Amino acid sequence: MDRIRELNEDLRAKNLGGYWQVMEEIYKEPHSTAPWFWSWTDIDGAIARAGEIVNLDASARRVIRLLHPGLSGSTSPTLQLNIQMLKAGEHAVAHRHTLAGIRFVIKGRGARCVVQGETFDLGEGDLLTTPNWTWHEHTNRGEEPLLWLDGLDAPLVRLFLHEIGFFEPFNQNQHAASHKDWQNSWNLIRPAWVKVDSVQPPAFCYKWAETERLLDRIGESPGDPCDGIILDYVNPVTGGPTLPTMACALQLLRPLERTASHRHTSNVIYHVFDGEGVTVVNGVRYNWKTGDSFVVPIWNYHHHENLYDKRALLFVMNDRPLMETLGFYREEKES
Ligand code: GTQ
Ligand code: FE2
Repeated sequence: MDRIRELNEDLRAKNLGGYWQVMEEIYKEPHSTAPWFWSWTDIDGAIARAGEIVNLDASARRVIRLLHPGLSGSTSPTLQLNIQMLKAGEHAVAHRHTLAGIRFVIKGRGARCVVQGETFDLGEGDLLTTPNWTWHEHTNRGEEPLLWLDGLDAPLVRLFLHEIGFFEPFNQNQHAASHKDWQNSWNLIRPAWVKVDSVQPPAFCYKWAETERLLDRIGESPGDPCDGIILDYVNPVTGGPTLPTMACALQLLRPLERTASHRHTSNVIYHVFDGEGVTVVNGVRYNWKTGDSFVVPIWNYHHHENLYDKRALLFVMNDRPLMETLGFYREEKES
């Protein structure tokens, strides 16, 4: 016994360790970060105050970050959720970085986002991707403040590339809109002599009108065994997840609907786009309503309940593409 202790101390002095020292710390299953919840009252209060106090010269983006108290500066171990406010007439200058992201407009209209030279006009419920290393800038051309969700793979990039990895500001206040619309990547009829820059996958915009149309037609279909009526935002190039590091979805809970409980090895961030309900995570009930956000980290049993007579909509972001790529994905229904 003493000889082992002596050896352990000797190893420690040399920044080494023996496997026998950690045997007891090895768990047979992931024991994950706690779930967490942010109320819209808090977020809305914070963003309103930032709107009064913080201008875009001080902070290239007016963003409130959702910070999990059990993690160092992020919402979940892999993905980050921020709320961004752009007041009427404001312009957020162009830059690019190795963070990939999505915007999902939760309030307002008249957002004009330029990504890699292509112009996208967004309103409530529209989703736009900004794949990694694409130039992007935002303008509010409307009369009211705009609020949108920024979903980013920041914690992941921080892990691999330290902080946000590579970052490049655009020259001064110049606009990055260099394309004519006849050059857009999504045009499938285009001038033969124009070369399409395809270094990065192009940004894509999913319009709310189309999402809504699909929701209206779903009717009584049973949907996914555990997630019920969930719509994937599919990457139009790959046919796979929205981005390589992040999948987005929209989940509908019909009046009084209750989903089956399951757990999986992907982290999920939820934002309540509309309605009211409850999510039960490992037996703990989280009551939510429009604007609230919460995170269900890996391997926590969870299900959702709509207790009311009105539909509820959750905007969902998860890191399943990453887990699947690495061969880590597992899923289990609660028996
Ligand atoms: O809008 O470009 O929430 O670069 C964090 C970093 C938003 C953005 C964020 C960003 C942006
Ligand atoms: Fe950015």
